[in-house]
Amino acid sequence: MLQLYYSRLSINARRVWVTLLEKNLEFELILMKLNGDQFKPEFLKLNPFHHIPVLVDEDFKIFESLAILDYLEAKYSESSFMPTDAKDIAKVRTIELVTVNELPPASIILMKDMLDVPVEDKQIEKANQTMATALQYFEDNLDANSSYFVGEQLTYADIVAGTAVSAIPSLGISLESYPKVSKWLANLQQRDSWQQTAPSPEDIEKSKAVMKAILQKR
Ligand SMILES: N[C@@H](CCC(=O)N[C@@H](CS)C(=O)NCC(=O)O)C(=O)O
Repeated sequence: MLQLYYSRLSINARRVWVTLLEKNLEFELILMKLNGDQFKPEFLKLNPFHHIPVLVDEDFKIFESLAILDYLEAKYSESSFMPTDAKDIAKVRTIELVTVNELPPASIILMKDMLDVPVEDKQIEKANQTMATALQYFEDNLDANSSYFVGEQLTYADIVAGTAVSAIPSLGISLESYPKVSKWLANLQQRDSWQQTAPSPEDIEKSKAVMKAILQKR
């Protein structure tokens, strides 16, 4: 059976978890405590860079969440989340890459500030600007009359950006100025896969100390 190494608060793991659920696959969840489990020798054999998510399929191990999504898409193509039209593929890929390249560095700065890890005002300003640019980019790519980025078809753009944007309000950024993003997120949050994978307020509270320790080292 497929095994997913994850933690409740990991956005990188959540996009894989949502995909496994959306594809109706059987899998086992292996919970990692990120205050040390990721440095254990047995885990470093799965990912020498000590990050989750990792997906194990029998004797095949994959890390890097977007590579895992590619694997799941190619192997379990009956329910597909990648469109076939050239422009739609480019749109999905761009949104995925904007999410994984632009949002994490800005989120780290804002999270540091929230958890009282010292950070310069200039960095906070830049992080807020990056978030605003990304949210406006998502807003401009959504259609007020469609549920998702590519019409009514759920794609990896929704799964990848949606799991990341869900966490943005907890960084103190309101989505109010982005009505299409707010409506799109509300649509996603109605899906079972979203509800099953959403971290509870207790999960968020419990993870703060671990998160602070990780951020102090960055
Ligand atoms: N580019 C990687 C990023 C993975 C990543 O940063 N994972 C974090 C959790 S969200 C992690 O494992 N942090 C613990 C560590 O690096 O020691 C991916 O998309 O899978």
